Amino acid sequence: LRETNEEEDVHFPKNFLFGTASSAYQYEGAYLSDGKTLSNWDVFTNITGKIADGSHGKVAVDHYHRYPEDLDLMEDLGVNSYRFSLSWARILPKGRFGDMNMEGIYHYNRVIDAILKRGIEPFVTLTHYDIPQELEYRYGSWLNPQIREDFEHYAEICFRYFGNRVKFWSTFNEPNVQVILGYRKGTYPPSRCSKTVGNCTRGDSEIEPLVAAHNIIRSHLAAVSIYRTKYQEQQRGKIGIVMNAIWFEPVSDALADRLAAERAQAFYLTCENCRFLDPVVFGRYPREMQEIFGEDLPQFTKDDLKSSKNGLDFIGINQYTSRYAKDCLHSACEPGQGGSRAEGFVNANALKDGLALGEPTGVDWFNVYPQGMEEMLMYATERYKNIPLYVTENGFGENNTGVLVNDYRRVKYMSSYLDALKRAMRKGADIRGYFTWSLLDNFEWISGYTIRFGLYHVDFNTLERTPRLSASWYKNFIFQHRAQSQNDDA
Ligand code: GBH
Repeated sequence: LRETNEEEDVHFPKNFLFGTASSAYQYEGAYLSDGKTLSNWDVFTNITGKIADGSHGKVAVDHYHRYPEDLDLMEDLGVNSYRFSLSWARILPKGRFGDMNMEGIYHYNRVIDAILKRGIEPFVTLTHYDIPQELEYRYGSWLNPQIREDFEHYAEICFRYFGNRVKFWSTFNEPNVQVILGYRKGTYPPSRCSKTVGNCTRGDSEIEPLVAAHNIIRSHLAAVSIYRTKYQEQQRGKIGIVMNAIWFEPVSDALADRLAAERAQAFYLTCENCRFLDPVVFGRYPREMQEIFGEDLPQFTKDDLKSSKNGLDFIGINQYTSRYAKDCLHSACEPGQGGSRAEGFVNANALKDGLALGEPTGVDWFNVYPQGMEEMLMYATERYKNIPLYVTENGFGENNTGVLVNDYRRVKYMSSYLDALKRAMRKGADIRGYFTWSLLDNFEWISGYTIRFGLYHVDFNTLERTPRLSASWYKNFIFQHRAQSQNDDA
């Protein structure tokens, strides 16, 4: 790592990816078009009470039909990459228990060609939370080791059909969030948790997250291994995984709280991060996890370990927010708070107890704390030995009552986080791209349409897109940095 020189301005390299990010369920709509069947999110949003405004992604922002128009907006912004995800249920409506749906393949062929035609590089996620519901019905999806065969089959089809044009693959989006919310808190499908944690009683919130995570890791490794052995040499792409990455600061200077923050970083988020990243990068779970979970921690097979050597070409970091961590091993804490049985910290939520780290936004799960971006990128750089990093998501959400076009708070947010990203680059982090969430307002999972992240406002009745201030700001930012890197070349 380099010595920091505060004065020196780092320029983004010429091939740095600037983009916007999206996901299939949040954008596409067309939920039963052209041979697609139900995904787990189609089924989940149908259950009363799951989504804040009772909405769903049946139409979403109709990106399935309006992608040419949306790609024109991206071209106008001057982005050189677009991060999006494929809908597994469009390509394999019944998983490996049925045929491939050629209509789905043709659709994404058209999308990818349209992206490339505009000089934009596709950055493709295989699964962004949504899976064919068939796999849930049949065998309980991520809790069953069988899912690895399904994922492998699906991934190979994607490499085979799209890999001649797609050079960036990520296997999963935020499996840490998927596992915590799906199997610990129970607020995402398949709604499993124990009653000590949430208000559902269907699972074992201590063990099931470990099992689901293990099956995700093995699925990731299987996909990477296929890509490496059969496709990568010819197609020359890169494959990685995307993690949600909250940064933790101790709530006080007390040693106990400082240790709690370290544990939180290593366990809760990063745990979920290391839980995923350590095995993929180093071929084993973090030692602390082995000590704590003992026999309950699933084991890798010899084959897994073989394919896990360097099981990543890059790490994708979704960085929005930071939180305080407070000791819970030596102080009294409310039951159900904090990580899991041995973690011993409370992840003090910003608005509760007046413990805001950074500036509150009105959206309860995040605050503005740009320094967390720098810290997180340095943490990943150090822990994972300078592996290439992409900031695969960062963006500013406002409640529905938020502004139509004059989103100066989003501009301020993006500009301060991009400054923090540059500080990490200056310190030597190998950061190769930045994707803002998101081009458009869209279906914000359990918040439905009540939180808006778009550089473009979407009228959810007419589906009309209207640029906000942040769209012209981002366009200008990209333009200036392009000009700078061209000067560097001259
Ligand atoms: C990302 O998740 C997702 O990848 C993306 O699809 C999403 O649209 C975007 O962020 C904006 O939210 O149970 O209190 O944590 C970011 C992490 C985790 C934030 C789940 C919202 C739900 C409320 N997300 N969280 S809470």
